[in-house]
Amino acid sequence: MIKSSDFETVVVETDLLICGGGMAACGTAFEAAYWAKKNGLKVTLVDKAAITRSGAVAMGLSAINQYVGYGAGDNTLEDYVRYVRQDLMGISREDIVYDIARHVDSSVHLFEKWGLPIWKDADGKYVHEGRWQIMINGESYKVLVAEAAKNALGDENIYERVFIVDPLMDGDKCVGAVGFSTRENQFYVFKAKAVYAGMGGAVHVFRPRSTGEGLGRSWYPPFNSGSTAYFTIKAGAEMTCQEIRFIPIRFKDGYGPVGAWFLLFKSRATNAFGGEYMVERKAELEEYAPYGTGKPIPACLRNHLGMEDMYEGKGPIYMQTAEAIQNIAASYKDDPKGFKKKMKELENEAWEDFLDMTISQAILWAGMNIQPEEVPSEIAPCEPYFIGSHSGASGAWVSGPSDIVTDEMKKAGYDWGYNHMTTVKGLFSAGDGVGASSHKFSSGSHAEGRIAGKAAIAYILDNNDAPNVDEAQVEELRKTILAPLDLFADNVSYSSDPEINPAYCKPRQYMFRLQKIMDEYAGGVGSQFTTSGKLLEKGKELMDFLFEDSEKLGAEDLHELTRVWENVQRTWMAYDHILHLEFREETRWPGYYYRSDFKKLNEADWKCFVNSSWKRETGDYKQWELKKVPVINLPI
Ligand code: SFD
Ligand code: AMP
Repeated sequence: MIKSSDFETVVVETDLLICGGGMAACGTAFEAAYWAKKNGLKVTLVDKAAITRSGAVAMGLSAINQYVGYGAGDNTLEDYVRYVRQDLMGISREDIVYDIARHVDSSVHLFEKWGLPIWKDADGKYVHEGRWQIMINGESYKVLVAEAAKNALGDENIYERVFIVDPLMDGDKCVGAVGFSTRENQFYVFKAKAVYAGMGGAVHVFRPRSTGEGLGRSWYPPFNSGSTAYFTIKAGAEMTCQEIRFIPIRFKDGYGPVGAWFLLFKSRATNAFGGEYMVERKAELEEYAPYGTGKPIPACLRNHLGMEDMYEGKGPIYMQTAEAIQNIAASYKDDPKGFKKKMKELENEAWEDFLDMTISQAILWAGMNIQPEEVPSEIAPCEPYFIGSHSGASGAWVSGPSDIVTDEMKKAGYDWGYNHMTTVKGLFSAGDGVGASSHKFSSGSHAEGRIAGKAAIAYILDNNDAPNVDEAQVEELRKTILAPLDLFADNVSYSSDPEINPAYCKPRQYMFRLQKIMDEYAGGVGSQFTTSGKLLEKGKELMDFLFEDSEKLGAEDLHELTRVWENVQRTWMAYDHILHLEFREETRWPGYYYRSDFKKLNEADWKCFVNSSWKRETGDYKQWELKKVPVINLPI
């Protein structure tokens, strides 16, 4: 049995500390290393996993979802801003979206230079899945991107399998982070002049569809547990759009992506009676004008129409894969040899779409004897995820690009100097960690990480003082973070089953409780994504008990210690989500969630961001400030 006294403390001093090793963090590392080298600064990266296979892209991807084609004149930056504005029902930080859009293509070109195979047509042009999406052979995508970050930083500056828990603070300044090794009995103290928090989004805050034998299966990576949100919240940073969870439609149970089917294969989704909800229910979208009547139809509204069919008893919903494949192959009908070849090619592409990024879906198809060219497949909305990079928008409120931010935006609090710095001095973020700037995906997250990395080095050059770290704070954090090990070791012998004990609660049981509360009171799958003021009030009451019990979490080993802190981090994300759901008295994103007591979109009162800040000085998880912040469009 391990006890806290078995741990050595390892202190690492650096200039820029990068927490996380995902797509955005690899961008940060790549860019920051360049500027750091010029200025004699040190950059250190720490990841809970091994960066070649960590985060959302661990399994690979089959498409790059943000490519603007700006240089080639395919699209303008303004086009992209309008697209994101439309998809998020009017709520987006257009300064940030514009900034990412103008840099994203260069990240994609770097990926290609590093060896990523991007599909090309006969004229040598990228093959598009949709207007903004390009096709890749991406099973080793993360390996390539991580290698570039590693080469830039040097292996000696990378710490893998170290789980970051809390920020280190010097008053209102972030001066480092603490965590522990997931393999050895080591408590880590990183002291830094600036810190980048890029530890992904939050999965398994809500009860997943996959329970029992399928437990752990989710669309987004289950090992991203809200570490970024927790870190920024605990540092006292202002958060935005924490109500905008993402509910992706996915192939049911295996969570395979649908984008390639809808956009590349031009597939239709129908109900069980063959009706096409996107056509039959089109008129219902008028209620959500101007977004419902604009183009493209926002992801939440596409969900909404399918859900309406389900709730009317017309489910299951099917992706008509066979029809789509037959339609494409039909153009070769007069040439039997060509037809056969095309069918084979399409069949391969269909399987590869999953094998590149969601292998479990391919296994499920094989296990259920599904031939996509012969039968349709069921699709369904997933449980809610918190991710700022796809079509959700939760995350930190960060300073925008000074050359894009308008005077009006500046007045409203969009810019305080260093691009992508949170409202906490010296604390930067990107990717899933930054809110209100959706549709950056893998490529945009990398580009955004580069933006943050460059600004973080500029911040260090302007504030080049050694971090002032209070050792009492470090000692207190060490005590708190390792406490679950002692609680378990000291009490395990009092009961005959180590899983059941009056003195502690295991992280697995605790997680089920969190997920039950969120599912039933905050609009999870089991509640048909519906909640209300009163349900949220009750949910908060139950969260009080959960917070109380979080201090009684016990851990048998390092693995469970990781699970303990993952679940504490999820709890903070959950609480902030509840506060945001409660504050916004309207239903702006039907298909993501419904307020049954405020069923309508209310442009007059709620076309605004909702921002929250935890009152760090109180130390009390219940003390927050919530406010409205104006949405200001770029003049385009
Ligand atoms: O089809 C700690 N994404 C897609 N993007 C695309 O461009 N194309 C696609 O095809 C995409 N699709 C897709 C995608 C994701 C997933 C899971 C699937 C399919 C199945 C989205 C992108 O992947 C996503 O936008 C970016 O990866 C976001 O980047 P970032 O850096 O914000 O998050 P990350 O890559 O998950 O990295 C997180 C890192 O943090 C580490 N970490 N480290 C230390 N301490 C802790 N406590 C930590 N907690 C986490 C992680 O290990 C990781 O390194 S499709 O569906 O749209
Ligand atoms: P997905 O596989 O659902 O993650 O989608 C991949 C990309 O395609 C993302 O950019 C989505 O926004 C986009 N997308 C997926 N389905 C549709 C659709 N029916 N209409 C328009 N865009 C879509």
